[in-house]
This record gives sequence, C-alpha cells and structure tokens, in this order.
Amino acid sequence: MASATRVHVGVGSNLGDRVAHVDAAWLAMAALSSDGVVGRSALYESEPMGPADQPDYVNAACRFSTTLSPHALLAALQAIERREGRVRPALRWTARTLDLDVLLYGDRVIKTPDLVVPHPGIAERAFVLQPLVDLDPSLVVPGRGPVSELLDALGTHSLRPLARRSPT
Ligand code: A4P
Ligand code: MG
Repeated sequence: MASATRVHVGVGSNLGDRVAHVDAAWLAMAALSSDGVVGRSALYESEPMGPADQPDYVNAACRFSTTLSPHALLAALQAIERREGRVRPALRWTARTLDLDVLLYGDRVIKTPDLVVPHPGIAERAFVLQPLVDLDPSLVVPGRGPVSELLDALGTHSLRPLARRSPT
C-alpha cells in the first residue's frame, strides 16, 4: 500500500450558505483521508482579497493524511467544488460557492502548470495562515518558515472569528 502524506487544504466560500459549503467540504474530504479523519480549524470571515464587488469570505483549513498523489488530490478537490455548485468563469478571483486549495502536501515543493505547492499566496494571507496555526502552530511552510511567524508578521486584524452553528 502507498504510504500516506499529511496534507493541508484551504477552504473558502463567499456565495450562498457559506458555512454549509465549508461544512460539506469537510465531510467530503473524509473520503480522501487514509483513516477517514479530517481535522479542521475554526471559521474566519474576511473581506475579499481582489475585486471588492463581491461578498465577504468564510475561510477555514483542513488537515488529513492521504495516499492520493498531489494531482489526484487536486482533481478530487475540484470534484468536491463542482458538487457544491462551483462555476468557473474566465475571470480569476470571482465569487464562488467553494474554493479548495492544496496549501501543503507534506514538505513537498511542486511547480507544475496546474499545481503549485506550497500554495503561492500562503505567506501573504492571514485568512490562510490563522487556520493553519489553529491546526498546528509548529507547522513550517517549505521555503517560507513557520506559520506562526508568518502570521505574526501579517497580523490578524483583517479576520473576524465566526461561530459554528452546532458543536462538532
Ligand atoms: N492551482 C495551482 N496550484 C494550486 C493549488 N495549490 N491548489 C491551479 C489549488 N489549485 C491550484 O484555480 C485556478 C487554478 O489554479 C486551478 O485550475 C488549478 O489548476 P481556481 O480555483 O479555478 O481559481 P481561483 O481560485 O479564482 O484562482 P487562484 O489563483 O487559485 O486564487 P486563490 O489563490 O484561490 O484565491 N479573499 C478572501 N478573503 N478569502 C479567500 O479565500 N480567495 C481568493 C481566491 C481571492 N480572494 C479571497 C479568497
Ligand atoms: Mg483556488
């Protein structure tokens, strides 16, 4: 059996029932996890980075171990996005029901036309770093440093913690 790699996935939504889309993504990722377990961070709300004429985002991060290759993981995440009604217009950074990004794939550095890991924006986005710190404060982004130090450099003023509807 292939050995499992620990991965971190960024989850974002700014259309429809945002928390429901994030919850659905967390549940769906259990099928990709080698032991069925998926850890998840708290939820955070923030203004959109990029075009401002769209609703605020809800962001979180998930962590699990998987035997899927990096590209198979990306394809599986895109299938979950489609199931949650994601439509991909030609324009980048438009509003979406669900966005799933491969933030980290173990300590691998991957640079292919359709998959770049660590995710390129990771060190500049508090809405990515704070959820990663929730999951694992000692986590290190290959080539960039510990998530806690990257977050300290940015600050968390742009984030609003969001309550879950029901305990998990
Ligand atoms: N791709 C390359 N590397 C990766 C990766 N590590 N994970 C490729 C996922 N996909 C990766 O993505 C475009 C292409 O990126 C994919 O086909 C894949 O092959 P997309 O999801 O179709 O488009 P996108 O999300 O609009 O573009 P992009 O550049 O991935 O944007 P980001 O970085 O996902 O940012 N503001 C707030 N507050 N919160 C957010 O979550 N998110 C975005 C989108 C903008 N503003 C935001 C937020
Ligand atoms: Mg994306």
